[in-house]
Amino acid sequence: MSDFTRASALLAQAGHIAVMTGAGVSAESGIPTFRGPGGLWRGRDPMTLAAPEAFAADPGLVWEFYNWRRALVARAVPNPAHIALVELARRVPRLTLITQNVDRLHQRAGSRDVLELHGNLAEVRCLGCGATEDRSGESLPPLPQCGTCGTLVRPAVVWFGESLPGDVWLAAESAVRTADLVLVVGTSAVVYPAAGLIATARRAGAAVIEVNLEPTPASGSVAIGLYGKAGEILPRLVTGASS
Ligand code: BJW
Ligand code: ZN
Repeated sequence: MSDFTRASALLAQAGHIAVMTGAGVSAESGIPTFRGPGGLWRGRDPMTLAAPEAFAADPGLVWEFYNWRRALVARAVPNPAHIALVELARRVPRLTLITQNVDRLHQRAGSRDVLELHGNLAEVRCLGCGATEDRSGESLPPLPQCGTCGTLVRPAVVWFGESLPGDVWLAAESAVRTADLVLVVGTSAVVYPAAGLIATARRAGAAVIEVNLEPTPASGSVAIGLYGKAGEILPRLVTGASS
């Protein structure tokens, strides 16, 4: 039996599937990944900008990077990988979608109750009063201010060295502990604590399937690795799971 057929069978039998996605799931929508080819912004490693120290040193530069990404995401549309996960949720008794992505393309495809581990680009958070505001659908000025108190705001994302939103993290951990199958899609599996969910799932007895262009540090510990584009593999996998 091929890996693909085994993966389809596991999907068809599962009562609770947890899916964890990374930047690779949005790559076919034209959103650059963080690592690997096309990851640089104006010759800079985006990881040097996704840090509180970078924002403290030069908020204008960091906002320029995030405003560029907000515009890119606003123009992008969900791809067949996002859509296949909506369809999968319809076909299985229970599905929890956990994403490291901040682009909200899963929600725009129709996924509900998405657990956003690293926040999102739609909202901003005030550095003064702490208020969070949804500023999607508008083009922000170079140094955007809080609608309530006028202080500088920051993107409502999780940067290196910052804690993940506690309630979201607890829900994600609980999902991978109780799922019988965990599908890991388009993540390099190097950023913690998100990457640690794969080991947590394994320890709890879930079968883990990885979908990626190439093997990752997690590949040695997964039950099945399917290597290719998520936008091609996921639709076939979801259709195969019910045939
Ligand atoms: C395709 C494809 C296609 C392409 N089809 N596939 C334990 C060990 C070591 C370090 C740490 C640790 N615990 C914590 C740390 C520190 C740090 C960390 O992990 N560092 C490592 C990098 C070394 N973690 C943190 O700081 C986290 N906070 C934390 O732990 O708080 C507690 C703490 C505080 C202080 C000290 C210690 C602990 C926070 C992490 C926040 C990550 N934030 C970012 C930016 C978000 C905002 C923004 O978007 O700007 O999140 S970084 C960036 O990486 C982003 C992503 O969500 C995240 C993961 O990237 P992802 O999604 O995996 O993308 P890529 O580009 O890496 O990979 C894409 C993959 O897709 C590739 O594999 C391709 O092959 C594949 N692909 N096209 C299928 N078509
Ligand atoms: Zn404020």
